[in-house]
Amino acid sequence: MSRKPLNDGFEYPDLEVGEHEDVAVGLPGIYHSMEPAIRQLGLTRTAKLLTSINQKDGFDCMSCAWPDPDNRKALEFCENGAKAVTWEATPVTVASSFWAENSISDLLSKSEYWLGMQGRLVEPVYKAAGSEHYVPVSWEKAFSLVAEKLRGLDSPNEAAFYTSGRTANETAFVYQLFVRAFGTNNLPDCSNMCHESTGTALGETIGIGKSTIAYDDFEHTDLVIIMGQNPGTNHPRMLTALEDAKRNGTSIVSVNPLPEAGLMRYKNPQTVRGILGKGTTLTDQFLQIRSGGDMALLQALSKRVLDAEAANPGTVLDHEFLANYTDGLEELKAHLAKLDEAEVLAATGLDAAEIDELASRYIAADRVIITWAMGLTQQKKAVDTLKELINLLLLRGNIGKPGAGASPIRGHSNVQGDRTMGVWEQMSDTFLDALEKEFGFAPPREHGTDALQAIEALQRGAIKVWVSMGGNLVGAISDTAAAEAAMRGTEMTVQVSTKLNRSHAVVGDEALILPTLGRTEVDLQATGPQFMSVEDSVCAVHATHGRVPPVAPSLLSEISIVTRLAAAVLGDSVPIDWAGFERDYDVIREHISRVVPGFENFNADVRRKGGFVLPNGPRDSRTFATATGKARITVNHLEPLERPEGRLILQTLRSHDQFNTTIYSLNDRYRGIKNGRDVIFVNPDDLAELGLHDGQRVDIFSEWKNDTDRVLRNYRVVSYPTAKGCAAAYFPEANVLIPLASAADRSNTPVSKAVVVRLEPVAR
Ligand SMILES: Nc1nc2c(c(=O)[nH]1)N[C@H]1C(S)=C(S)[C@@H](COP(=O)(O)OP(=O)(O)OC[C@H]3O[C@@H](n4cnc5c(=O)[nH]c(N)nc54)[C@H](O)[C@@H]3O)O[C@H]1N2
Ligand SMILES: Nc1nc2c(c(=O)[nH]1)N[C@H]1C(S)=C(S)[C@@H](COP(=O)(O)OP(=O)(O)OC[C@H]3O[C@@H](n4cnc5c(=O)[nH]c(N)nc54)[C@H](O)[C@@H]3O)O[C@H]1N2
Ligand SMILES: [Mo]
Repeated sequence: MSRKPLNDGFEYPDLEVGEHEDVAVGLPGIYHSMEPAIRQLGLTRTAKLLTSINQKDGFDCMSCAWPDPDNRKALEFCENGAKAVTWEATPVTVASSFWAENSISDLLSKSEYWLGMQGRLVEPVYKAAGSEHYVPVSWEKAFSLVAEKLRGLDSPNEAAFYTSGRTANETAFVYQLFVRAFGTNNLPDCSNMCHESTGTALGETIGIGKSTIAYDDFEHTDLVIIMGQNPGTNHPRMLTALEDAKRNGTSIVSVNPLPEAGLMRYKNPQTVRGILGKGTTLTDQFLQIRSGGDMALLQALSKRVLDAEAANPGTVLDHEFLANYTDGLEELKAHLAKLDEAEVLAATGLDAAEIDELASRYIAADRVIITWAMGLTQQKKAVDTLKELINLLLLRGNIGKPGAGASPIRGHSNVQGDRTMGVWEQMSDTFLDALEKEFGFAPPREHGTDALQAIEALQRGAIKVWVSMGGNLVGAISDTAAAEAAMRGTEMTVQVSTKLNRSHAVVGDEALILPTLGRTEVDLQATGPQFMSVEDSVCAVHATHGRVPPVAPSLLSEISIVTRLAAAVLGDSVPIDWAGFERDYDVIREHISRVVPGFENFNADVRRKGGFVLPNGPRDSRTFATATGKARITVNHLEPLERPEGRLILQTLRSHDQFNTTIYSLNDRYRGIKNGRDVIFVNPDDLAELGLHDGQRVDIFSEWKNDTDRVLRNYRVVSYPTAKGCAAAYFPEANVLIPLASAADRSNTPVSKAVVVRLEPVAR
């Protein structure tokens, strides 16, 4: 039997599984980051690109939303940033003949890896109803096809407009303006699958869904707790900040089911010591928590803090802060008094002594930062978990003082900025009022659909036209089979993209691909070269300038595409000068400065080297824009995740060589995997209990209520030191296992980190 999951005509070498590593970067990192670039791009283009990444006059790296230090190094990028940049800036392009040679079903049989390897998209293509092929068309034809379709809908709500988080602020603003002027709030985005739970929890408790720290706070903190995040792969430059903090005496605690490389030890490639030495041991305490156990852990920590205060009144809580800036303390005390320690230990899989140790570290530290990512947000109880995280910080006044705070680490490089600019299906009336005043039309007020609701609307036939500003929705969202069937039911799909992906093969009756400039490329308009801006994880906004010539002259910028589409669809129905936006992006920024708070002097501020930091009530002045005007300590009911007998809790995560649905290579160096992705990591004790062994091939069945089981076939078992009862496999492949209905309470984010699975050996 062939073990290859990839049926795309490439000859793949056999899967190899070796030892996992506990140390990140160092010399191999430097080598791995430079080699592909030089091979593909040649030395000159490589040098130009790599020395521009994250520099004040260069472009913002698109690989994550980690902030830039003020005193930047000559090379301010990581191995994975170099991969993202070279993936985009490749000179390889998709030839015109490709479309006749490859039908939609040919594309469907290819892997994401193969699709990405075909190179950059350079001309608009159109698939007519009933046809099996895309054909190249002119830009004019492409815009008129979309305009005709959108204008023919019975209601603007029959269209949805998705956004992936690479879109710059200026594009995001113009895009949502077009969508609202067209008449709908159907603006689902990748954030719905990512940090939505963060936005919901922080909005309710501290009045703003964003980080409360500044970059410098890492220099002044006593303790950083990293929960549900793998920075060695997904935010590698964070390791440099942690190493610096460590040298200043900061302790670091990691809470994770996996002992991730980099969190354990780190070799900084920017220093001689990092290249030659053994690296820095980063983590002082590692809590190997069970999937979904964080809410129980956070409650247990708060309870220990309250108990310590009761034992020594006046010495543990920050009474002045609690009295002046918060409400809800007494309710929390009453609630946690009843916390069942046995339930906590079962849910977390930790020893009481480990929780005691972390509680002591927390109480001993004057200034604490907690960072988190997908391990906390993509859980059924994600919102409540994050509200508990805020409770813990509030008890000792760890919000709104230097060196302390809540810090969600964002994914896509401008996902936070896109939200600030209005890409959200439920923007506030204040924002919509400002839009109405500035542009003289009445934006719709009824909330639109998020990503999961949009798939359900597609299933019902309520959404007929799907437009994507970047991304790969059917690859990224849960329940691949259901999502793909829903997307195929549309009348038209339109995707603005840089490279091919699965979503281009899963289309409606009619389909268009509109190729666009990437962030690395010079964006030349009538008034000269334009720049854009982005907002990072700590609310700093700065410019990003394309530095290399576009890979083809036929490409349009995202702004050109949106403005020309808007003009074609809306004509004179709204008093907006779309062409003026395209000519000069300063005009867009002028409008933003009158609509979005914090951007009042946008054009001037963004031209300052390094940009500017947005105002943030909790961080700047302990001002909380909540229902009561105070930070809210909340009571949340623990409902630990059930693991049925003989089943495992599967999390779906990223390998070291992928960016979301983009697969750079089939390796995952830190976890010891080479030439394959069809692996499931399982704890050796669980393997013994299940009667399975390392190297065995299994089918993975996911069980969901009364539904038919979903299955991922023929995966190789890898014996791996994950927490007991837990397993891990890579997304996007594992998305077939996650039911659409499995979503986080209130934030409606797919529960990508906790799928109940049963493993069945493949018969030989
Ligand atoms: N190179 C690279 N960089 C990226 C991306 C990429 O794909 N590649 N993606 C970008 C995007 S969009 C995002 S959102 C971020 C994602 O960044 P991460 O959130 O770091 O990404 P994941 O691979 O999903 O890793 C989740 C981590 O949470 C842990 N975890 C899982 N379940 C639990 C749990 O129940 N409790 C705890 N405490 N931990 C848990 C996992 O073991 C893993 O270490 O990275 C961004 N940066
Ligand atoms: N099971 C599981 N599913 C998950 C996750 C998980 O952890 N587990 N993570 C979720 C998360 S955190 C996220 S953020 C989503 C990601 O969901 P998406 O953002 O939709 O997916 P990406 O894979 O980042 O999108 C990649 C595509 O974007 C296009 N692209 C790249 N650069 C540009 C550009 O500059 N402009 C334009 N217009 N297009 C561009 C390319 O065509 C590329 O193929 O996936 C989610 N899905
Ligand atoms: Mo993300």
